[in-house]
Amino acid sequence: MAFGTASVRTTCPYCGVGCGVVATPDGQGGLAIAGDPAHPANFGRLCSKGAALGETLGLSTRLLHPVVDGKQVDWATALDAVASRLTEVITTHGRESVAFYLSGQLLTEDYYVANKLAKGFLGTPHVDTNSRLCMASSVAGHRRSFGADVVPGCYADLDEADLIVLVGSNAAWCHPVLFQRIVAARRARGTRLIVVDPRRTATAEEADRHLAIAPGQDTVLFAHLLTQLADTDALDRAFIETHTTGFGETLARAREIAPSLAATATRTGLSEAEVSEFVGAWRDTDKVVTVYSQGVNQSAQGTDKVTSIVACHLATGRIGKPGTGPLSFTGQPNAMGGREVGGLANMLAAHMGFAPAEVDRVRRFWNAPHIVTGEGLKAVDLFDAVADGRIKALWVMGTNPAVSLPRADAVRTALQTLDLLLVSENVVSNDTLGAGAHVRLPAAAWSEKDGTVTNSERRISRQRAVLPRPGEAKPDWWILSGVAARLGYGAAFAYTSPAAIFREHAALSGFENDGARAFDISGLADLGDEEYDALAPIQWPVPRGQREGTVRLFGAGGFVTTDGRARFVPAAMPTLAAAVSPRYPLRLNTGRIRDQWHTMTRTGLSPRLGAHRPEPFVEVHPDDVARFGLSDGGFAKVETAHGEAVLRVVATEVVRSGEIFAPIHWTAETSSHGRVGPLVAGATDPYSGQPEAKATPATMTPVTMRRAGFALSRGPLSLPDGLWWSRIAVAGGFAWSLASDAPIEALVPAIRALFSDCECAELHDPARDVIRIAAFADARLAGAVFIGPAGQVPRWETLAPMVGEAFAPATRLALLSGRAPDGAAACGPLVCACFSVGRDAILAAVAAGATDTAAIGAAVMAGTNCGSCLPELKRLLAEVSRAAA
Ligand SMILES: Nc1nc2c(c(=O)[nH]1)N[C@H]1C(S)=C(S)[C@@H](COP(=O)(O)OP(=O)(O)OC[C@H]3O[C@@H](n4cnc5c(=O)[nH]c(N)nc54)[C@H](O)[C@@H]3O)O[C@H]1N2
Ligand SMILES: Nc1nc2c(c(=O)[nH]1)N[C@H]1C(S)=C(S)[C@@H](COP(=O)(O)OP(=O)(O)OC[C@H]3O[C@@H](n4cnc5c(=O)[nH]c(N)nc54)[C@H](O)[C@@H]3O)O[C@H]1N2
Ligand code: SF4
Ligand SMILES: [Mo]
Repeated sequence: MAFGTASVRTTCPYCGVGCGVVATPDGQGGLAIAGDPAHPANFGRLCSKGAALGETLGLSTRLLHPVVDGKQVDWATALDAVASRLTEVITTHGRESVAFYLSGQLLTEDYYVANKLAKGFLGTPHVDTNSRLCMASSVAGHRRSFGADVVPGCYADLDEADLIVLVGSNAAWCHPVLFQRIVAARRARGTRLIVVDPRRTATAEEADRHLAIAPGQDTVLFAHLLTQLADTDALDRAFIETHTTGFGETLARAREIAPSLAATATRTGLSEAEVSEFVGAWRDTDKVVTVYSQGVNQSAQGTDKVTSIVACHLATGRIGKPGTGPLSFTGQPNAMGGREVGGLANMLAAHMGFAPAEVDRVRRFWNAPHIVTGEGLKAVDLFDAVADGRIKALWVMGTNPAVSLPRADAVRTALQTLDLLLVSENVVSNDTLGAGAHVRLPAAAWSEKDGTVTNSERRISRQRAVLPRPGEAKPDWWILSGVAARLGYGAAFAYTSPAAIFREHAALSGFENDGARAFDISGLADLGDEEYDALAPIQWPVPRGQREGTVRLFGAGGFVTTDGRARFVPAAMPTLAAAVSPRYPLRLNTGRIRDQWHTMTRTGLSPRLGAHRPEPFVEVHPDDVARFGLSDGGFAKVETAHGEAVLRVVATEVVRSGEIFAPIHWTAETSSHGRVGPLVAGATDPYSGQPEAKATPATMTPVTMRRAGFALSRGPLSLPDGLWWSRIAVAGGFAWSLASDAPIEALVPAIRALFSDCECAELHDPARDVIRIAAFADARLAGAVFIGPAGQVPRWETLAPMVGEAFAPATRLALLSGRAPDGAAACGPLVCACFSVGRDAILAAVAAGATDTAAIGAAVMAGTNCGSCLPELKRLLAEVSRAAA
């Protein structure tokens, strides 16, 4: 394939909104990025992460060659090694000792091939994916309610609704383009917005009402809503009678879960007035969309939460009609595609499970010698099986489980015990590779890979290659097919292109499908290569003979159960998996920040994205700051029964007292003590197996750090033990935030050694506990380390832009003052990532008379592109006016 400089239309590799991107090569390995005005997910908009894609393409962190046992090898050697070692493990320990752990960031074609190889040819059912941590409860809820994993509605419903309820979704930060669509609808037609979230997120701040629900109690709120719909004659009795079963039992159970308004208020932690107002708004609005995300899915009662929400839509017939319906926001770009191919351990393929007829059908279609006949282990159980030795060989593809699984330290340790750890990766090092991967397989990354993804509204879009693959990186499907061929299955894996795989996948979806399976894209099974290349975004189902997609389902019934009726499912009384105790009196909630993606392997390379929240932190209510003896801006050791982290304390009323929140993004690569995965208990939902990640009992103790500082460097640094550190990207390199309690003298030799091959200017004052080093290579500033008493160290933002600049010897010492040579001040913490506008510049604009976000935008551009920072601009305006008052 030839690569030119022409623009290519592709899809963003981050969240499940699935925005269309126009990528234009700059001829030097880079890309100019713009939103695709024609893509129906975003109509040209991008959020801060999508807009910064061009900053994440650097090759310095890429895995470029296959590596076996620490040695770089060619592909033939690597694939031979994988095949022979897998064979050895199977011969010694049986087929079920092999497992695959896949990812919603793989393309559908990659996922299809991995699933086929494992479940049809290697004969192991143990294939699960990080979607287990992400979407499994929505999948289970959809399957229980509708008979299949179908999202009934679409994004256009957000434009047409009169009321939107976001449950456990911080869409302003996690699905920003859809959130901006909601904001636009509010402006255009006054759509009401209610946000149900224990935290007052940026999303909640934009809402008409924020219901700060007690963790895990969503089922109670929606059970109460169901009883009120019934008691005030707001049901659609015809829909219930014609298209559903189980309403009576479900309503009876709802009355037990929410016996009265008072009981509902007590259990949810809301006031009776809040509950009544919510019920009234929901009941009296025909066009209502209820959106849910990880506050719903990632809980030990996640499936019940989903079915309780769905029940209210079924009971009112508010489903599959414009402006109505339950709408699960998917996390990853291809979480939905992975579910379609059967990437979850409890699915076989193409929405088929393990009924004997389904197993036989898939066996015949694949001509599979070792088809599996039952479910495999789900993620949390799968890693337990690694720990106790049942799984001997694991192939990890496109995910970083040593960070993202609950009890992540135990997972990391378990990985080290494997006979065979295969990792297909884009990056040369991450926490999972660091757990001792025997074979490292360099995979093509976004901008190089080619295939399809499915977004939250069932829309299949093409990701297209726009840059050549660097080094020896190969598509995941190619790697898998190469291994399959060496195992003797060449005929079944003779793929030469993603188009060929897609056609097979589409054909399987229609194979002996008499309408019993909603997932049917057999209308696309005969696409020619060029048609596949040109495929416009399309919503499944696309049955044979059809070339148009399907916008909505179930508006007139037609559910995917044997009798075509949806099921009301009685929920269990919600109780949190683990109780708080005197030892662990707090609830640890975990989630995302605006500008980082998961374990930061890509967003961590963008200076713009790093600046918004540069350090791992914990949000603590001011009452708890006092109760636990902490200080705002200081450090806390956060501890659970499973692990600990040391995080910067942010005192804020965003969280309720008794609850704390920490972001998931920091790893051993980007921090010394910032991994929060190890703290999470991960009790699983009984239906979906999805682990709870939002409510682990925890405690905190203050950590005194009398020394603070920073390091800057063009390349990686290995900082000495005894320092707390966290790392972000800055233009031309990295910046580390540093803290320590011990006097720095003991660290001075190790700090000097960081730049042993440079010429250094140094200021060292043991009496004041100060060391400042500026290191030069070829007369350019290569890096710096400043450490001193906390509160007395200059800000790294001043020095960072000078890394890579030339300095004559006479000017070098002046750098150690930490001031820019021209006296320019740093612009403060970044707020607007699109235009790199800092807090200080915004406050200056406000001081100069800007009184709303539009005026700020006019003055300094902040907030005028993607809109992700608008909630923060509003908060700054409110802070200033509070301070003035
Ligand atoms: N910036 C950014 N965006 C992303 C990602 C990212 O890494 N960074 N990742 C993507 C992925 S894979 C996913 S899955 C999505 C996740 O998107 P979201 O689900 O929106 O994000 P989270 O921050 O995980 O959690 C959402 C909210 O659930 C709330 N919550 C916790 N417990 C409860 C509860 O019991 N009830 C209710 N109602 N709410 C609760 C939390 O306080 C939190 O604000 O984001 C996607 N988008
Ligand atoms: N405590 C807590 N834990 C959580 C969550 C939470 O809210 N709280 N959220 C959970 C959720 S919803 C999710 S989705 C997970 C995400 O967690 P992970 O999936 O572990 O995180 P990522 O950083 O996205 O990891 C993706 C890896 O795949 C690599 N990669 C990207 N594209 C490709 C490709 O095409 N091929 C290959 N071979 N590799 C590729 C990247 O370099 C990166 O190392 O975290 C889960 N864990
Ligand atoms: S909302 Fe942002 S991260 Fe999500 S797909 Fe669109 S541009 Fe990418
Ligand atoms: Mo996710």
